[in-house]
Amino acid sequence: MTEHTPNGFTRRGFLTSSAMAALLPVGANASVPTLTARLGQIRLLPDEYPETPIWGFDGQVPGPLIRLPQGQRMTRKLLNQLPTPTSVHWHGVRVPNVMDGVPGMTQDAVQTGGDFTYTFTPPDAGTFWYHSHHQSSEQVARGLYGVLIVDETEPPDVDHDLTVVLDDWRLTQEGAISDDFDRPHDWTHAGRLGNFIHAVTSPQVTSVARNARLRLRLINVATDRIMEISLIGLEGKIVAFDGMPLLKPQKPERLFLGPAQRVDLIVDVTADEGEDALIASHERDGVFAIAEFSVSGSNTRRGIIPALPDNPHHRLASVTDARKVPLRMEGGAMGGLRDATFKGQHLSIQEMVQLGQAWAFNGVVGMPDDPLLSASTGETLMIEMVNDTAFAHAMHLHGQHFQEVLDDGSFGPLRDTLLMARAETRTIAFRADTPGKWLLHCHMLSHAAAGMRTWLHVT
Ligand SMILES: [Cu+2]
Repeated sequence: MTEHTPNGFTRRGFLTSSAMAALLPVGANASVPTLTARLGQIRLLPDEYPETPIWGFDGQVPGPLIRLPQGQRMTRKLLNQLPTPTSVHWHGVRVPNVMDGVPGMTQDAVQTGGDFTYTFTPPDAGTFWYHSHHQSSEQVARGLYGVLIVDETEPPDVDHDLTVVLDDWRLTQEGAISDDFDRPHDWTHAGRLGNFIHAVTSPQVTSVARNARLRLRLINVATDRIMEISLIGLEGKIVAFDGMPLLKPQKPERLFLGPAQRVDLIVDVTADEGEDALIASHERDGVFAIAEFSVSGSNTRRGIIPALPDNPHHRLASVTDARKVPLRMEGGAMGGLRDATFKGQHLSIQEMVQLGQAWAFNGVVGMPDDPLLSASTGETLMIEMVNDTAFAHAMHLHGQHFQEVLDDGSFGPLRDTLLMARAETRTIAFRADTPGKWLLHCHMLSHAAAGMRTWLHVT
């Protein structure tokens, strides 16, 4: 009689496949590090509250830090132990298209019990992050993200290299993540905003010397909230946006981070001994410390803050030959959009809201069959983005960074996500460098889920 194991293999089949696995060359599969998407519990709130059930990579939030030297290959085998499919997008990293982690476009979603091996060599050093790109408005809100740092060959001379991951949680009184991921009021307005802004600083440093030099890598992983950050007792310069060095470090004025944006700063501790140096977040009801360092001891003052070594990413020299493509952003509450096309059908805004959709690019809601543009590798493109809505948006291009074309004709810093205020028109430009299908979408993930998505085809 043939016995059946619970998963449906016959015992004979099971033994055969085990025997075959044993015959594989040693090391063929054994040494691939894994990243397991699974359920977990973390302590977010004070001890009198329960722990918070989360979805996290390796059961943690943030997921495990992935850190490697520039030029080294990154390989992680994603194992999905969640009750739903998932994927990983390597935000801001110039990866081959098949490694971009976009289900339905660059890969199939990884099913429960399934796996997918991501492998690529990041060309650029800097502060990046990884996150689920499947039902991301829910999965990122549940905790499926982590930090990816690519170290410069010659990193700047600092006393502490600190990563500050900023998130915005919507928690219930029991400390659980509120599971209201589909409230029309959220996705037609500023997105799903939380009630608990929380920063995780790592490594954990509680005390610093006066004049100590800190590198701060701020990452906004919130699905929808724009963070405003200020520094108290810390003075220095912004040295990179979205992982890419500034040729000339700049003074931080008001520091806003849209969802997915990163800022690297190098700062010196200017607070006196016995005082605290703070990273603070500006919220509606006040200014709150999200990271605190007590100052004890004193170092010798260092000199000027140098620029980071530059990355090999292409920078624009001119856009005179660039092809111009318009992108009109419409919809949302108070947006005046009356009708648009969704999955090939012309619908009224009321019909779209019933389908969970509210935002359009060039009159099309959701992912269009045809790309916003098709380009040849090497072609320079300009996208004029008109925000004809009553809300801010954080526009993210996959696959490479872009530069903003400023009013005086100069180019802004390399970025992968541009925060646009309501009613603004901003133009970005880039040379299409890598073949593939690349998304362009709002990184307010509720807005993306409700229609703000399009794509570029580079051949
Ligand atoms: Cu948006």
